[in-house]
Amino acid sequence: MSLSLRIKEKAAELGFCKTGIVPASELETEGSLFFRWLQDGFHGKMAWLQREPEKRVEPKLIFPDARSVIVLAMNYYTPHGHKDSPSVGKISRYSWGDDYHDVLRERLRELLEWVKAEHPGADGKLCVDTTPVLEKAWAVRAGIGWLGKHTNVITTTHGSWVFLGEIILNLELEYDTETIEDHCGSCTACIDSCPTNAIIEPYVVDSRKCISYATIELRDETLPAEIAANQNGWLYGCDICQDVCPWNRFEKPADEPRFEPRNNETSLSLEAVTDMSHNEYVERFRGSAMKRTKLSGLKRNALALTGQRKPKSF
Ligand code: B12
Repeated sequence: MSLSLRIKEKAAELGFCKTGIVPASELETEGSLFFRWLQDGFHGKMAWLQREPEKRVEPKLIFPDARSVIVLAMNYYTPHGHKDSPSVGKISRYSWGDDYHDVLRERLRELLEWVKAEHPGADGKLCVDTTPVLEKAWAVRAGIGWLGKHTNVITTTHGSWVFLGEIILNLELEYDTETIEDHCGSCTACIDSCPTNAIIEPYVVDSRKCISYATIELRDETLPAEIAANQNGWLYGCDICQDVCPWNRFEKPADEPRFEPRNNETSLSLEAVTDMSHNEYVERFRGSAMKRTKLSGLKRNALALTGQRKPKSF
């Protein structure tokens, strides 16, 4: 059996639901669309996306010996919902469990170690989210799924509830050549349901209008008025465009128990958040992706939901 096939088998054993392998060539077309997106200012205040943008397009700038990109997807769907009450704020599904960066990185490392043992001289670079890589573009190239109109990668088997990760490897492998055709068709459910009209045209999100961006990435003291007025109960992130997607009826419970909601919580009491001390925050969110917005950001989001848009103090 070829090394490519054995890598895929090992990846499945490690809990990845999809693996695709493609040459580590430059992402020319996707790159020009990415540069245009930046030029249009759709990244808002995520200045880190503008730092060395060419790295996101050329894998050899991240790992000079790059020959192949192994793209992996891991299902994170767990069969729970949100409490529907004005006294709580909803947490987006991706951050219910333990921090996916840790979970995926651990599994990617195991996979790379396995490849190194199988093929002495093999080496690679692990990427999950924070590495400057256009992960969705790689996933599309590798046949993991297609880019939905909401700009998340949708798989035919698990919908869009998958995290992405990559190993940039110094070995030539057998490559996947088949991509998955776009199955969005004439559906516009994600575009029509976004309360802040963040999907400004199919396949293009203006982050400045996105509830996820505002509640996770934006560091401003207050949320923009248009977001606060249409927050729809979201305390951290937002899943509306994915919740309404017909492809997410193919959701299946994740094998990874660490994606189950921590403390059985998919929402948090707004009062508990606004009253939270720094120590309690550190204790409660250790190992959670929700740390990204810091306590000040969580309090800001909770206050916006309670109607007090200007926090008294952080
Ligand atoms: C920055 C970022 C964000 C930003 C910007 C979102 C975005 N649309 O990219 C914000 C903060 C808003 C965000 C939110 C979310 N994110 Co985010 N995010 C990232 C990050 C770090 C970089 C993405 C990036 O480079 N964006 C830049 C733009 C240019 O990329 P793009 O939208 O894909 O642009 C392409 C299309 O516009 C396309 N295009 C343009 N015109 C046209 C026309 C046609 C016809 C076509 C087909 C394509 C096309 O070309 C562009 C370049 O390829 C990645 C991790 C990574 N390193 O890649 C995670 C990542 C994309 N995020 C992820 C997740 C889970 C989310 C949220 C669901 C979290 C949440 N629940 O709140 C939301 C989803 C919101 C949404 N609808 O996009 C996952 C997505 C997994 C998946 N199945 O796709 C990723 C891959 C992290 C991971 N490792 O798993 N995120």
